[in-house]
Amino acid sequence: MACRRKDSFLWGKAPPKIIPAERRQTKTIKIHKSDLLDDIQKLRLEIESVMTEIQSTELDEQNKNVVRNKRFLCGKKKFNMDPKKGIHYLVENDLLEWTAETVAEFLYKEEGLNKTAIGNFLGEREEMHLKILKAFVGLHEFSDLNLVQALRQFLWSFRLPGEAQKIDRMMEAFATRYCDCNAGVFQSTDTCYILSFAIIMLNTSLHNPNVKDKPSLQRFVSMNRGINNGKDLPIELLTKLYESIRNEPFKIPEDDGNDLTHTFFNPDREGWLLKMGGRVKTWKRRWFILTDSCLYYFQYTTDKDPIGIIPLENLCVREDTASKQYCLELYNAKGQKIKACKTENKGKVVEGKHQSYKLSAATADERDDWIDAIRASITKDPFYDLVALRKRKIINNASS
Ligand code: 4IP
Repeated sequence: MACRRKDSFLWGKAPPKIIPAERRQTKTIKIHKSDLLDDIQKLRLEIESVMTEIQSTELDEQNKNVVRNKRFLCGKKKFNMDPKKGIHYLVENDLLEWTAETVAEFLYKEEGLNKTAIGNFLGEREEMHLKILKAFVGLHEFSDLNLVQALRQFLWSFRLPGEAQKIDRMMEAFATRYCDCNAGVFQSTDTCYILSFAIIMLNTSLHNPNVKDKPSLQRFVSMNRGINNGKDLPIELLTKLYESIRNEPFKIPEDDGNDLTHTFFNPDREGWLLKMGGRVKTWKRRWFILTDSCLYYFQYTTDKDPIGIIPLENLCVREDTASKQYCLELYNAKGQKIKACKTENKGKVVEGKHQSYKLSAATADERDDWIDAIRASITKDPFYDLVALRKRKIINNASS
């Protein structure tokens, strides 16, 4: 149309007149266009602001996650240094729910947790810890596993703490779970408990190079006589367990030696005792320290060097009622003189001259505690007391 108008103008014709109605219309269109452009501009600005908001929310979310992950890592580090504090921190920061199941799952599945810390946390005595221990053991599936296989799995999931009572609680929980998963294998949880310790000790004896006297299958079998509520366990079962341990030792997490005696429980005791002289039978008050299967005695608690050292290897201990009140005696079963050493006045180290050592405690309880601790050290069985208790229980139950 415009082209035709132009053509007519070029050919000398007058351009068509724009009538007022058309002018008004054009004006209205122009206003409308400008309004539309305004609206578009407004929308653009609005979109921009919404986009910025979305981006900043995403960024916030990302930041929140970064902070959360950092806190979680921090909680794990705290846990490894002090398990109770670590868990408290995680719970306080809403990173862990304070229920037995959730905490147990965290201990069981979370990577990067120190297994010694897990063991210490699980072994605590408080109500909630007992529940967590139960839930933790419940996460292990022991169905159709023999006792050695189950122990391998269990002992890999944390490191047994050093304290006897903690070990007791954990092994009790283990035995209960094993019996739940394998009904009918043992007559009672106590049987499972005792056999578990026997297996752990067998592992130490067979695989620790310091233990020269390696128990045979026959000895293992006879050690476990009558533990099934007064009856013997099937020989095939004991043979299978013995061979499994002999062929492959337990794998202990973060184990720095290979010595389970040290890894699990190192019985230590110290205190005042009266000691009778070797040749001159006078009683002397001495400070005794029991560690690493040796008894050391000192004149004062602060002395750095002991007066004497008595290695407990090949010795026996018993109560002695003849010499003095609350007395115990260390003796050699073959009647030989005890191999020990002592420092003489001039500082010279000489061989001890005792046929037996007689030591007197202040009370009957102290004497019994010393006997137990020395016996545990002599037998190299850190679980002696725990297991002795269960065995007595089984014998009592069987006879009643
Ligand atoms: C001493 O008696 C002390 O009892 C010594 O104990 C003892 O050595 C001596 O035995 C005994 O003769 P007197 O002090 O009355 O002389 P300690 O060393 O603790 O002072 P033991 O061997 O028990 O350390 P002999 O056998 O070493 O003489």
